[in-house]
Amino acid sequence: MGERRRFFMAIPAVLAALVISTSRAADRFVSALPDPETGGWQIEFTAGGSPEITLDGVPVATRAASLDGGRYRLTLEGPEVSGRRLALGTKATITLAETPRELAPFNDWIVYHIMLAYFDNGARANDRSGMRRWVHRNYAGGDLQGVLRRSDYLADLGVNAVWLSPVFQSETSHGYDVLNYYRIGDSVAVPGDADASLALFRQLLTELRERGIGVVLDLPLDYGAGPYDRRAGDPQRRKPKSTKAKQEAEKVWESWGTGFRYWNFGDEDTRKFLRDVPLYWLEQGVAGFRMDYVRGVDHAFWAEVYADIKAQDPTAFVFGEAWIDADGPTRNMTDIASYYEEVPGIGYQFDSLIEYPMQMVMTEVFAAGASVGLLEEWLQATAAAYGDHGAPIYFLDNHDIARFSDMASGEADKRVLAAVTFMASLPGPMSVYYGTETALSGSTPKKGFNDTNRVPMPWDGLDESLITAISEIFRAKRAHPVLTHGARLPLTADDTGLLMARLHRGTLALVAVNMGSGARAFQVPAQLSTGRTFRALAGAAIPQTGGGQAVWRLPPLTVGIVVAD
Ligand SMILES: [Ca+2]
Repeated sequence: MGERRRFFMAIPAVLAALVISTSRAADRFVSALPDPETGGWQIEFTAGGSPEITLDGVPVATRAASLDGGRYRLTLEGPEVSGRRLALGTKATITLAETPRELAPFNDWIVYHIMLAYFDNGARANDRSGMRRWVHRNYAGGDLQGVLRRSDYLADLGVNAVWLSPVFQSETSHGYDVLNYYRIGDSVAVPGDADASLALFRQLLTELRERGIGVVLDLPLDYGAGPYDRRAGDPQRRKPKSTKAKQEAEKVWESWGTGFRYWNFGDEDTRKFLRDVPLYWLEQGVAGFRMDYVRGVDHAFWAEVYADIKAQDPTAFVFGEAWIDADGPTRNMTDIASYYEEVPGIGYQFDSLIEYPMQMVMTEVFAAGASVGLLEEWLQATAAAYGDHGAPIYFLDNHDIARFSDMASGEADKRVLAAVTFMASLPGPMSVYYGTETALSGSTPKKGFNDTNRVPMPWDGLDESLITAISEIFRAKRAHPVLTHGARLPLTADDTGLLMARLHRGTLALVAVNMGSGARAFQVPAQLSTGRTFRALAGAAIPQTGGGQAVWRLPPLTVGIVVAD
């Protein structure tokens, strides 16, 4: 769920676009190239003043020569070349060396996000079972049986995890009003039979695990349903306490008439009651958790939950949703950064946070045609804001915002493929909302909270060629550490195009974006192309060498990825 302010929907799209363009930072890296002669780096950057340049937090001796137009050239050599994170003050950061796997163990995860009610109706008998409150007008009867019979589809797609919308007993079609954290809901399993429902859930875990796919549970811990089952839903008899709605978002949810119960985080027994929940589901075999609406709950609580989960299963993936839906990328970035911080005496709060700032920017660029250069600026800005522990889970759309295809200004198929390819080239895990792989549309194209995206999966009308192309991208991301853990070097970024390099233990990947209206030729620096033979991971074209210079031609509205060992 998100912080829903309905008045935001009246703000025209142009104003929201303005929010992005006016926040562009003057301080950013233009390019970073290895220097074969010295074994060091040749860096170019722009700066409004004279920012402190640091490598892994240590100021570097600057030999920055001023070029024209606020541009500077910096040479790094000697001991400085072994650093990883190069920063311009607090505004921009790039990574010059690969990210150790222990710092980012989930970077190769591709999480398929299923909103159960709309994915696939595998059993008619449970339709609307237990739904006494709000039911979405597109409700399609989807359930765990439906996911189970699509196991092979998910395996063929190439994802390694599915994120299921809340599976617990509830009274709505969205499932976020949890009646009992320990019971699978009637409408998604076997009505009236808790044991059979749990058995079905465990069968799904097994069938997916056999296909290399883990299950991530969507877990709302900050609130339950008003009529929460305090007897069966409190097995340790901790007697959780609740409060009235305090946060602005919670007050908005109240207006929907669903009836939520906001847990009292000032009460130790209540905290323990909530901390027990993910541990129970880990025992059942889930692979991780997507924590719903983490804002407004104290950071120490999330750090406690995280420590519990990691103590029980260090391989579990824990990511959170921190979203201010009425705001643009800047405020969201600042807010999200607070959830990447370590809580003194306890530890980290999450492995990853759902990356709304880049989602907003990628939608502006790939769907709506904003300057491609924004991608580079925001990658540098978010890397600076999130610090070394930052590992954003990138995504294009979800159950609370308009579908990417509906935001696209024509040629949605091409724009979806371009955006997914770019997202897959970034060093971080990614999440793909069900249907995005077939350019599913049907939502109202507007910014902020929007539940019209919840449309049935069109099983009889899939875009097979797009799905095949996207599954190839998924497989490429998971197969190549250079994409998930490599350094990220900016090379070119302007209004219509972008070129960047990824580097990992001698393997080089190049990523090019052409969102212009015609074909575009990117010049690949000789330092990167000389002596290398490229093969395409995405897009058919590879850089062609002639006269010492490599040129890479890309058709319009495409993103290419090539790799060379
Ligand atoms: Ca059903």
